This record gives sequence, C-alpha cells and structure tokens, in this order.
Amino acid sequence: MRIAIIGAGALGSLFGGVLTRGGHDVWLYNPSNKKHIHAIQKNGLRIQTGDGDFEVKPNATTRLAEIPLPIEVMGIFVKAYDTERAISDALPLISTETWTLSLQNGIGPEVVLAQHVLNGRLLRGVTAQGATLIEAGIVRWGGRGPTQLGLFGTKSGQLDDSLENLCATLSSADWKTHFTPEIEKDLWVKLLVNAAINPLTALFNVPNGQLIADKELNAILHGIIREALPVTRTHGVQLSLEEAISHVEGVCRGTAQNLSSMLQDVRRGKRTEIEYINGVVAREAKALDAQTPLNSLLTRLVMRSPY
Ligand code: KPL
Repeated sequence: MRIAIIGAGALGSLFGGVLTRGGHDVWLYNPSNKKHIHAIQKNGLRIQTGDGDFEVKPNATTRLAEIPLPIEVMGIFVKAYDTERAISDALPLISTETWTLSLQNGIGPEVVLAQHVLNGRLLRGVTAQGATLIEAGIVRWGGRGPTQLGLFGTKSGQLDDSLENLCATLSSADWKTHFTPEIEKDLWVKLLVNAAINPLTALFNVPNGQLIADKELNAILHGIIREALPVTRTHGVQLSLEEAISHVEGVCRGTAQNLSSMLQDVRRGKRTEIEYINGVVAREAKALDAQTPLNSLLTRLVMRSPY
C-alpha cells in the first residue's frame, strides 16, 4: 500500500514509521520541518520504544511533487489550524480510490477536509497512541493505544469491505485500528482526553502520567472533565463522570511517559491547538448557558504562553 503522510511531525512520523516496518511504501512529507526530513533522508527514522529502538527507511520529502501516484492512503497529520492550507496543497494526490485519513486532535479539521475531499472516502479517526519528536529523525513511541476510524460525511456509520480491509491492514502492521460507526461521538470522547491532558501537561511541563501521580493536578484534571462532560453529552457521549474520569486516566497511564502534543508545541515555541480543544468546550458551553471557568482559564493561559 502506498501511503502519504501530510505533516510528518511526531504522530505522523510514528504512523509512517510503523507502516514502513509493516512493509508499506510510505512517503513522509513536511515542508516546515526540513531538518527532520533531511535527517530521515540521510539516516532513516529511529523509533524509540520502551523495549528497544528500531530503525526504518521511509521515503521523506519537502516537495509534494516528488510523491508518486497513486496514493491509497493520505494521512493528514498537520495541526488543526493548518488543515485548510494542507488539504488545498495535497489535493493533487487524491484519486477516486484514495482514503483521506485524519487522526488530528480537536474538533473542526473534519469540516474543513469535507469541503475538499469529495470522493466519499474521508476517514476521521481518534487515536490513543503517544508520540514525541525527540530530535530530527528520532521519535519516541510514548504509549500505545487503539485507533478508531469512521467514515465522515454522507456515508457516516457505514462499513464496506474496503474500509474493513484497511483497518485489518493497519492492525496487522501493529497500528491497532477498529472501525467505529459513531465517529462524531468518539471525537468528543477524544476531545475530553485532550482537554484534560494537554493544557495541564503543557502549563506544568510534565509527562502525561504525572496527572495521576500529582494529587493537585489530578484534582484539576477531574474538574476539567466535570465541566466538559455536559458539552460532550450534546454530541452523543453517554459516559458518567466516573466513566469519563476512568477513561481519561486510562490514557494517562497508557501514555505515562509521553509528552503531550501541546507540551511539545509549547516547548518548541509553536502555536498550540488549544482553540480547537478547550476553546471549543468553552464556546459550546456558552451556547448551553453552562459555566466552564477552568476550560476558559486554561485556554487563555495556554494562548498567553509565548510562541
Ligand atoms: O493525543 C494526545 C496528545 O498528546 O495530543 C494524547 C493521547 C493525550 C497523548 O499524549
């Protein structure tokens, strides 16, 4: 299978690296991190795991025109705020057979993608995999978790043979993937995870596992979830508060060593995805007349952090 990764940062490179190891023809594309792409071209991609490292040699480029066609899977891994630019540039890679697959954080990228991807093959997914970009050419697999994929748009909820095959192909390459008939609901469950983990780890400069170990941070984590839950309920999430906390804490444990994507952004002085995560919670809560002081405060604090 030929796979193009648009926006090969931490998670995109990990996804591409794992699929390269699984025998697929992977093209990593990232025009804004030339150092990372050049390091992969020169020395390959090193993936650190808890049980030893492995090295793979995916194709890597900063020029879209170098990626050969046809592309079977085009993974969109850019930051949520970069989706419009990325999909506009990458449109020439899409044929009638191409799956466009987004595992991006936040709520919103799927709406932008749906305006461009018109072949009925837009897949939105959520993942609990943890990835940290250690330095150019080196990614740490900071925790494993399942990925859920569903069709977004008019055919939402449907599973056909080709989608079932895709999930099986990704799983057999060690990227455990399940079809979900309820992708919108799953996006909001993932939003709970990111709303609780990302800003706290970014502001306190701690790995995900510390949100369990540190009692004060853990209490704030619970507060964020408590506030966000009524918003997620309007999108079909039916978890009780206890279930929601247990789910988020499960991700903290599963990715205990991982640095959240927001912490990695803040450390690099980059713009974060806070407006697409806690910002969405605060905005939607307003429409419900619900109070979300923690989510609003965290949004403002993270937006104030210099980048
Ligand atoms: O999605 C993530 C992120 O860092 O953005 C989690 C799952 C929380 C892993 O760190």
